[in-house]
Amino acid sequence: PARYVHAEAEPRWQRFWEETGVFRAVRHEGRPKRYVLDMFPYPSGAGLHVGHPEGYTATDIYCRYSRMKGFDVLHPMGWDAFGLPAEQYAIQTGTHPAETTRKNIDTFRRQLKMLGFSYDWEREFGTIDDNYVRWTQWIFVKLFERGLAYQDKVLVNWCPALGTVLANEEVIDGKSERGGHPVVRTPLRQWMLRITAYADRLAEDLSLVDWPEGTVSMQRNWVGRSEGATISFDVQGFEGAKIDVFTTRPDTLLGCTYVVLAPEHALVEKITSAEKLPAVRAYMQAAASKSDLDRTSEKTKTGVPTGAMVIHPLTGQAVPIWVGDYVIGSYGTGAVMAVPGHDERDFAFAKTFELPVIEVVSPDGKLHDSLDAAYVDEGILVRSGKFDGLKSTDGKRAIVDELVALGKGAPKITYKLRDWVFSRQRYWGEPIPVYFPVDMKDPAGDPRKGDEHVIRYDKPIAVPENELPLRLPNLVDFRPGEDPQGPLARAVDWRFFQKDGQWYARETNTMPQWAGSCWYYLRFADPKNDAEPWSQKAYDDWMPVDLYIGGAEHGVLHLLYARFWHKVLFDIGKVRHPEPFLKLVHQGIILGEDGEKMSKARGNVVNPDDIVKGYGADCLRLYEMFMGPLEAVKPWQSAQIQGVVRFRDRIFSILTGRPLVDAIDDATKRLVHKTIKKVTEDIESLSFNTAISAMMVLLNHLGSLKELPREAAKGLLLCVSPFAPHVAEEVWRLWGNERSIALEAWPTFDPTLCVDDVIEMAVQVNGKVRGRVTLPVKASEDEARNAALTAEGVSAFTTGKTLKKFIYVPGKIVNLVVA
Ligand code: ANZ
Repeated sequence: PARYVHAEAEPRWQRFWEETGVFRAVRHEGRPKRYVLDMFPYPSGAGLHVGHPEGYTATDIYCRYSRMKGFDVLHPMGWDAFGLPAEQYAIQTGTHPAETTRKNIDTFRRQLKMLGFSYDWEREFGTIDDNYVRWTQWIFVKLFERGLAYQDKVLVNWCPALGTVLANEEVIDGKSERGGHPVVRTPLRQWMLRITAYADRLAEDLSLVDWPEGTVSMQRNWVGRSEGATISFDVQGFEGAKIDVFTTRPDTLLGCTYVVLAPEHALVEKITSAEKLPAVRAYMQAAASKSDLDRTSEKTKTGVPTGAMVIHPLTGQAVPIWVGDYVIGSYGTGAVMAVPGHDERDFAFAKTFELPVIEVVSPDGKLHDSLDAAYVDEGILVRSGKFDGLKSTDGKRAIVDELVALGKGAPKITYKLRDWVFSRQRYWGEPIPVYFPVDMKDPAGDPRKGDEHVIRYDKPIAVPENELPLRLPNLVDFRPGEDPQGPLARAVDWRFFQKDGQWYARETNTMPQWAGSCWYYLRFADPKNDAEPWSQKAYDDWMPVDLYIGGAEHGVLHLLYARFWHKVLFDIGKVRHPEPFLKLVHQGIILGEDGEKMSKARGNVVNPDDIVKGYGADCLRLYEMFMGPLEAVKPWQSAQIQGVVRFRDRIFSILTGRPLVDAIDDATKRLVHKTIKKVTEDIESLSFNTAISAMMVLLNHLGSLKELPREAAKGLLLCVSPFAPHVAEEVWRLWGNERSIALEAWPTFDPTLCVDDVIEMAVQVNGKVRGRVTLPVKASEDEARNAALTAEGVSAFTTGKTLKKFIYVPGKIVNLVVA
């Protein structure tokens, strides 16, 4: 009999698919579509790791199955190709990032092709391609024109010794992680994207998508919508000075015994008494080196009194003002009304500094003399004058109404979400397509020669659409420079240009790596379009994305940023759906054999190349799908690969080694239909491991037969084909077929053949037979009761009566006792 040699057969089928173009995405009139998207990889120098094929195999099975079900399928692949590692490698070796990136892309492409994924490779592109950068910049210009891209001074971590801006994670205790050089927080001009303008929709529209619950709530928390009020407190003795606080609990206003300003609050220096000023200044300085996270997570709350007082807007009493770093400058108004009776932080603070604690919300409306801890839940207002007796919800409304009438407050919604710092002082990213006029001190001067000039950053001009893309200059030295404006500031011939006698300077900041992944899913619908980012027809053909699979690590930022851009594009009429990704699934991480995260340092990395070489692509695909549920975290277990190798080899030997016959016995027929049903439903729900188990059971059964019923063999092979497409094609060809098995229709099943063995039983009501039910032999008591109660003829004897007892002996007795 023929032998199956994966090393020979797999590349042969891959060539066949490519040459015949079976996986090209084409829309057909009247057919349903499915757009199935993988999170495209960053082509790192390490090549593919076994985590990639997990999600990619899952989508591939789903796509191959969907095509056989009659869907037009878009299943594209590309490269998220800007990014820091290529730039760092360039700094070390002097190799241009474009060169290393292109090489890495070639490796990734080869590896993905070797796994037999059914991508439409004609749609491939990288985010670094001129024709992609052009439209990424075009979208930036749209943001700019709508006021959604603006410049602001932002505190950044500037390391003078390294001559670079560092990310928060790169700074440890005020020193650079690399080299231990001092880092200062300094304001730097940055491009910002006004994502906060979309905060509400970004939270709200999560109700439109079918995403993992955890991801939805992470996104909600990230947006962090809080409903409450701002309340104004006049500062005693300072005409016109007032402190606005944001609170979610206006119902507790009568329990406010002091007010706390964040150390960076603009009023601190102004209102602090001369006597307290030295201590306050020292405190402000200490707070400046702490991160917001440290400040909010510290157990003991610290603070200093300012010596100043505010007037309580309802009682007119004087209340002290403190400075405390548990109040964050950038949230709300940077000031809080402290209610120690009902807020844990305020309670801790009040205990430390012996400030009064007043109960104003009581769980039962009764008064309690002292509180052992803050009572943070809602309740009934007490000690609140005319508001006494109101429930918290009503109290909130009543107190805010009162404040509004007094001109001392207003309802307010606040978000945790901050605008997106969108510029990087780096080389390897999309240039931000903006330039600025340059004022020359000497009109005949030349800024490229260093003649004195001022760049008018206050007058940004977008690069005209017909001049896009704005390409990166070809640098030799990629290091971030002493100039915080980034390495592009050194490319003076690129940076400065003259038009009509006026000098201009290009923006030297580049976009962050996130930019490219914000809209790649749209470009896949129309990747070759030279006239626009995508055509409306292409959009209507394929969008929205029906299934998106990728790592949970992208659950917040990438998905939030992409949704933000999508909503902007929605507002300018370029897309028609409020949300881009209908269904989202995160594949679980694959750990090393040792149960630890795979990493070079641990030496536990499994290389897909080795697995494919040793066992074949089909086996890598089958193994990764058989390891466990797609979304579970699972350790790699080499010993278990043998199991799927045997399965693959037996598919070949059993299905090609025995005569095919038309006759089929009842047991085989039932098993085939049950298997098709199970595999169909499991693919729809992405439960690939259980689908494989079901196919193994059917294969074992066929292995016990001398002759194979054609219907059974064909049903199994069609089911196998999305999972192990190479061996499936091989068997299909040996059966005498010319066309790819991928073009066959998905097998159907007869539901009546799929029910478990059933038995017909009489239903007795109070001992008399009143009807009959057909039940699976193993039906549970619940199933039996439901079936009995709804059986024809039975209800006449049970309606209006109560079921006193139900007697069920599987396969024997169904007896209802009613009265
Ligand atoms: C008085 C109060 C009484 C509060 C009470 C809570 C309970 P979220 O839900 O996170 O929006 N707050 C306001 N601005 C703050 C800032 N810049 N830094 C630290 N805390 C701040 O929380 C809103 C609540 O957090 C506000 O409501 C305020 O404390 C505090 F029984 O005001 B609350």
